[in-house]
Amino acid sequence: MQQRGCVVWFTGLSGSGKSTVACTLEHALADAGKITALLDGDNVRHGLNSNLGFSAADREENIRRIGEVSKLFADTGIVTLVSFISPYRQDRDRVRERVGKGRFIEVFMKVPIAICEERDPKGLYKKARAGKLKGFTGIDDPYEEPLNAEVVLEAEKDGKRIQPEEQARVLLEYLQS
Ligand code: GGZ
Repeated sequence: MQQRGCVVWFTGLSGSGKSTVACTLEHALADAGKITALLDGDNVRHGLNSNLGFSAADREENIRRIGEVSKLFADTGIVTLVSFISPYRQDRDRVRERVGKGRFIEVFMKVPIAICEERDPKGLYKKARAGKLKGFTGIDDPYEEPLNAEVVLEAEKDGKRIQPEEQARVLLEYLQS
Protein backbone atom coordinates (compact mmCIF):
# COMPACT_ATOMS: atom_id res chain seq x y z
CA MET A 1 0.00 0.00 0.00
CA GLN A 2 1.27 3.48 -0.80
CA GLN A 3 2.45 5.52 2.19
CA ARG A 4 0.80 8.85 2.99
CA GLY A 5 2.91 11.81 1.93
CA CYS A 6 3.41 14.86 4.09
CA VAL A 7 5.66 17.86 4.56
CA VAL A 8 7.66 18.21 7.77
CA TRP A 9 8.68 21.86 7.71
CA PHE A 10 11.57 22.84 10.00
CA THR A 11 11.85 26.54 10.75
CA GLY A 12 14.27 28.38 13.02
CA LEU A 13 17.37 30.50 13.18
CA SER A 14 20.68 29.60 11.58
CA GLY A 15 22.40 27.24 14.02
CA SER A 16 19.15 26.11 15.67
CA GLY A 17 19.74 22.52 14.58
CA LYS A 18 17.14 22.24 11.80
CA SER A 19 19.30 20.32 9.35
CA THR A 20 20.86 18.06 11.98
CA VAL A 21 17.49 16.97 13.32
CA ALA A 22 16.00 16.67 9.82
CA CYS A 23 18.91 14.45 8.76
CA THR A 24 18.63 12.29 11.90
CA LEU A 25 14.88 11.97 11.37
CA GLU A 26 15.40 11.03 7.73
CA HIS A 27 17.62 8.11 8.75
CA ALA A 28 15.10 6.96 11.34
CA LEU A 29 12.29 7.11 8.78
CA ALA A 30 14.37 5.19 6.25
CA ASP A 31 15.02 2.51 8.90
CA ALA A 32 11.25 2.31 9.36
CA GLY A 33 10.90 1.64 5.61
CA LYS A 34 9.56 5.07 4.63
CA ILE A 35 10.38 6.81 1.38
CA THR A 36 11.72 10.26 2.23
CA ALA A 37 13.24 13.36 0.66
CA LEU A 38 15.21 16.11 2.37
CA LEU A 39 15.25 19.64 0.98
CA ASP A 40 17.74 22.05 2.53
CA GLY A 41 20.02 24.90 1.63
CA ASP A 42 22.73 22.58 0.41
CA ASN A 43 20.64 21.00 -2.32
CA VAL A 44 18.25 23.84 -3.13
CA ARG A 45 20.07 27.16 -2.78
CA HIS A 46 22.91 25.86 -5.00
CA GLY A 47 20.56 24.61 -7.71
CA LEU A 48 16.89 25.45 -8.14
CA ASN A 49 17.24 28.69 -6.18
CA SER A 50 20.80 29.67 -7.06
CA ASN A 51 19.52 32.98 -8.47
CA LEU A 52 18.11 34.03 -5.09
CA GLY A 53 19.80 35.93 -2.27
CA PHE A 54 18.59 37.04 1.15
CA SER A 55 16.45 40.13 0.47
CA ALA A 56 12.89 39.89 1.77
CA ALA A 57 11.60 39.31 -1.77
CA ASP A 58 14.19 36.60 -2.47
CA ARG A 59 13.49 34.82 0.80
CA GLU A 60 9.78 34.89 -0.03
CA GLU A 61 10.42 33.41 -3.48
CA ASN A 62 12.82 30.85 -1.99
CA ILE A 63 10.11 29.58 0.34
CA ARG A 64 7.39 29.72 -2.35
CA ARG A 65 9.39 27.50 -4.71
CA ILE A 66 10.42 25.10 -1.95
CA GLY A 67 6.79 24.95 -0.86
CA GLU A 68 5.65 24.01 -4.36
CA VAL A 69 8.35 21.34 -4.73
CA SER A 70 7.57 19.88 -1.32
CA LYS A 71 3.87 19.74 -2.23
CA LEU A 72 4.68 17.82 -5.42
CA PHE A 73 6.78 15.37 -3.43
CA ALA A 74 4.12 14.93 -0.75
CA ASP A 75 1.49 14.40 -3.47
CA THR A 76 3.44 11.36 -4.67
CA GLY A 77 3.47 9.88 -1.17
CA ILE A 78 6.93 10.96 -0.05
CA VAL A 79 7.61 12.03 3.53
CA THR A 80 9.26 15.32 2.68
CA LEU A 81 11.55 16.99 5.21
CA VAL A 82 12.24 20.67 4.59
CA SER A 83 14.88 22.67 6.44
CA PHE A 84 15.09 26.43 5.85
CA ILE A 85 15.07 29.43 8.15
CA SER A 86 11.80 30.48 6.48
CA PRO A 87 11.67 33.62 8.64
CA TYR A 88 8.30 35.01 7.55
CA ARG A 89 5.09 33.66 9.07
CA GLN A 90 3.02 34.61 6.04
CA ASP A 91 5.25 32.61 3.67
CA ARG A 92 5.10 29.51 5.87
CA ASP A 93 1.32 29.86 6.24
CA ARG A 94 0.95 30.09 2.47
CA VAL A 95 2.80 26.80 2.09
CA ARG A 96 0.60 25.28 4.80
CA GLU A 97 -2.47 26.29 2.75
CA ARG A 98 -1.00 24.89 -0.49
CA VAL A 99 0.04 21.57 1.04
CA GLY A 100 -3.27 21.17 2.84
CA LYS A 101 -4.51 20.52 6.34
CA GLY A 102 -3.10 17.55 8.16
CA ARG A 103 -0.25 17.11 5.69
CA PHE A 104 1.85 20.10 6.78
CA ILE A 105 3.72 19.67 10.04
CA GLU A 106 5.50 22.80 11.15
CA VAL A 107 8.43 22.11 13.46
CA PHE A 108 9.72 25.16 15.30
CA MET A 109 13.31 24.88 16.50
CA LYS A 110 12.85 27.18 19.48
CA VAL A 111 16.48 27.90 20.26
CA PRO A 112 17.52 31.22 21.82
CA ILE A 113 19.77 33.27 19.59
CA ALA A 114 22.47 33.20 22.30
CA ILE A 115 22.81 29.43 21.84
CA CYS A 116 22.77 29.66 18.02
CA GLU A 117 25.40 32.36 18.23
CA GLU A 118 27.54 30.29 20.58
CA ARG A 119 27.42 27.38 18.11
CA ASP A 120 28.06 29.60 15.07
CA PRO A 121 29.39 26.69 12.96
CA LYS A 122 30.15 28.84 9.91
CA GLY A 123 31.21 32.01 11.74
CA LEU A 124 28.29 33.89 10.19
CA TYR A 125 27.00 35.41 13.45
CA LYS A 126 30.47 36.74 14.13
CA LYS A 127 30.57 38.32 10.67
CA ALA A 128 27.08 39.76 11.13
CA ARG A 129 27.97 41.23 14.54
CA ALA A 130 31.05 42.80 12.99
CA GLY A 131 28.88 44.36 10.29
CA LYS A 132 30.58 42.35 7.56
CA LEU A 133 27.41 40.44 6.72
CA LYS A 134 24.28 42.55 6.36
CA GLY A 135 20.69 41.38 6.77
CA PHE A 136 21.48 38.32 8.83
CA THR A 137 18.42 36.69 10.38
CA GLY A 138 18.14 37.36 14.09
CA ILE A 139 20.77 40.11 14.03
CA ASP A 140 19.57 42.76 11.62
CA ASP A 141 16.84 40.85 9.79
CA PRO A 142 13.60 39.57 11.34
CA TYR A 143 12.58 36.08 12.38
CA GLU A 144 8.85 35.65 13.01
CA GLU A 145 8.22 32.78 15.41
CA PRO A 146 5.41 30.36 14.54
CA LEU A 147 2.24 30.86 16.58
CA ASN A 148 0.73 27.43 16.00
CA ALA A 149 3.52 25.02 15.16
CA GLU A 150 2.55 21.36 15.37
CA VAL A 151 5.80 20.59 17.17
CA VAL A 152 8.09 22.88 19.16
CA LEU A 153 11.58 21.57 19.86
CA GLU A 154 13.57 23.38 22.52
CA ALA A 155 17.32 23.24 22.95
CA GLU A 156 17.37 22.64 26.70
CA LYS A 157 15.33 21.00 29.42
CA ASP A 158 16.03 21.56 33.12
CA GLY A 159 19.29 23.26 32.16
CA LYS A 160 20.45 20.26 30.11
CA ARG A 161 20.92 20.30 26.34
CA ILE A 162 18.56 18.06 24.39
CA GLN A 163 20.38 15.95 21.81
CA PRO A 164 19.29 15.86 18.14
CA GLU A 165 18.61 12.10 18.44
CA GLU A 166 16.07 12.77 21.18
CA GLN A 167 14.46 15.59 19.18
CA ALA A 168 14.21 13.30 16.14
CA ARG A 169 12.63 10.60 18.33
CA VAL A 170 9.94 13.03 19.51
CA LEU A 171 9.17 13.85 15.89
CA LEU A 172 9.11 10.24 14.80
CA GLU A 173 6.58 9.47 17.54
CA TYR A 174 4.50 12.47 16.43
CA LEU A 175 4.53 11.26 12.81
CA GLN A 176 3.69 7.68 13.77
CA SER A 177 0.71 8.85 15.82
C1 GGZ B 1 20.43 34.19 7.12
C2 GGZ B 1 22.13 33.41 5.76
C3 GGZ B 1 22.35 34.70 5.30
C4 GGZ B 1 21.54 35.75 5.81
C5 GGZ B 1 23.79 33.43 4.32
N1 GGZ B 1 20.58 35.44 6.70
O1 GGZ B 1 23.74 28.40 8.93
P1 GGZ B 1 23.47 28.30 7.50
O2 GGZ B 1 24.09 29.52 6.73
O3 GGZ B 1 23.76 27.06 6.78
O4 GGZ B 1 21.97 28.68 7.32
C6 GGZ B 1 21.78 29.94 6.74
C7 GGZ B 1 21.29 29.80 5.32
C8 GGZ B 1 19.87 30.33 5.24
O5 GGZ B 1 19.27 30.03 4.03
P2 GGZ B 1 17.72 29.76 3.93
O6 GGZ B 1 17.42 29.41 2.52
O7 GGZ B 1 17.32 28.78 4.97
O8 GGZ B 1 17.14 31.19 4.32
S1 GGZ B 1 15.63 31.73 4.10
O9 GGZ B 1 14.71 30.67 4.53
O10 GGZ B 1 15.56 32.93 4.96
O11 GGZ B 1 15.44 32.06 2.69
C9 GGZ B 1 23.16 30.59 6.62
C10 GGZ B 1 23.21 31.17 5.22
O12 GGZ B 1 22.14 30.56 4.48
N2 GGZ B 1 23.04 32.61 5.13
N3 GGZ B 1 23.38 34.69 4.40
N4 GGZ B 1 21.69 37.02 5.41
N5 GGZ B 1 21.18 33.14 6.68
